[in-house]
Amino acid sequence: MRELGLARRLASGGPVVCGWSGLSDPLIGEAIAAAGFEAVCVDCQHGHQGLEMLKATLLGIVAGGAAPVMRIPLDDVALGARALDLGFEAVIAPMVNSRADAEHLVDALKYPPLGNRSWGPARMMHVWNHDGATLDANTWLGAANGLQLVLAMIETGAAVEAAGDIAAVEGIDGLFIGPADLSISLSGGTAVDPQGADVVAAMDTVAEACATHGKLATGYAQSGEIAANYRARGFRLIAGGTDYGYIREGARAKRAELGG
Ligand code: 3PY
Ligand code: MG
Repeated sequence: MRELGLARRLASGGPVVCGWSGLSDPLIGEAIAAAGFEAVCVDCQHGHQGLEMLKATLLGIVAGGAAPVMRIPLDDVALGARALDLGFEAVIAPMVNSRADAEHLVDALKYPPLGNRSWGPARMMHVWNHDGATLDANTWLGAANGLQLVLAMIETGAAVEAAGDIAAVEGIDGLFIGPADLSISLSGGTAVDPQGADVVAAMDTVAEACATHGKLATGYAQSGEIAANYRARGFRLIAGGTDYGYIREGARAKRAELGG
């Protein structure tokens, strides 16, 4: 039995550092968790996970001691709702560009009165604790909206302009910057520059929108420099890397160590 702890941990300060898994194997999620990441995001937008493997990877992440997070494919709120039913503690949604996009997410992923999420948490109620007690249906109904987070990705110029409107939507728990897509959007498709000055300026806009509306500022960091920029602005969840990259870099280091 486990507590759902991510929302509380983020509310009490953070930052939580989140690994990233797109390869389709539950032991990879477990290994990332065991390496010290406090959360692991299963990337169903650009990764190779289907529903069956998503289930297994959730178990691997939890076994490794981290909080399970999931990025949904573009416009796939149905998979997001199933991920929440399985026990993911947060869903990250790509390309949320307007208040209407944000309301669509909340409608599918939050129970009334915030949204119209459909009831089906059988697994959740049997394997998760809340305040030390096994969940019953009404406890879960009362707690779920606060314990399972919905994070809206800000990764276009339009989204930065609408950041205040998106953060204002009740049921959106936080904004999550995607610096690569954001740099592509801001440059009109001429550059991928996740460390660029205009992305850093967008961090200020997002931080301010989140502070105004009492939401979590969170984001993806392609580098330590980006992570430091988030930290300096009080971002609570910072994700980074990919499992493919972790393996490649580990393999590169090992190859060099062995010489020849
Ligand atoms: C981006 O930087 O665009 C992302 O989506 C990070 O995963
Ligand atoms: Mg992106």
